[in-house]
Amino acid sequence: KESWAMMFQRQHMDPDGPSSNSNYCNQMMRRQLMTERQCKPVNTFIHEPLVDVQAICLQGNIICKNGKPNCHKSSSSMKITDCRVKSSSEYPFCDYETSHKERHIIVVCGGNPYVPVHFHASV
Ligand code: DGP
Ligand code: DGP
Repeated sequence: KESWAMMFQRQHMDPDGPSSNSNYCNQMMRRQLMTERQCKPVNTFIHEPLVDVQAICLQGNIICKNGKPNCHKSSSSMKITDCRVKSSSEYPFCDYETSHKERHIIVVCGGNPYVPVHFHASV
């Protein structure tokens, strides 16, 4: 079974990306299995080494939007790609807008080892 940590890597890690094309989200959302049962509406990919993303769990501890204490904000800004489904998109033909950004990211960490399990936001 896929662990939360594995699921985070599948949904959010693309350290060698992005391939510079406007179809990035359409290709990646499909390849990483986020268009199987519905078009996942919003998803962020992170273009930084896995170790640097795992290290966020040791950085700035903050309260999550749901009141839980295990959110962490990256101390540096990171290269990310924001994927959002277009309003004209119709499942199973998931059509996304691709925007490349540099932002601080907030992840939820959990487990032992304490690693990212959920993408919370970028700021
Ligand atoms: P807005 O930008 O206002 O449409 O809000 C989008 C929300 O989605 C914001 O709370 C951040 C969140 N978000 C961004 N990327 C991801 C992601 O990969 N997973 C989840 N669960 N939420 C995300
Ligand atoms: P994402 O939020 O995009 O990283 O991906 C998602 C899934 O993981 C989503 O179904 C929520 C779930 N998930 C795993 N761990 C947590 C957690 O600690 N809090 C929340 N809200 N969702 C989690």
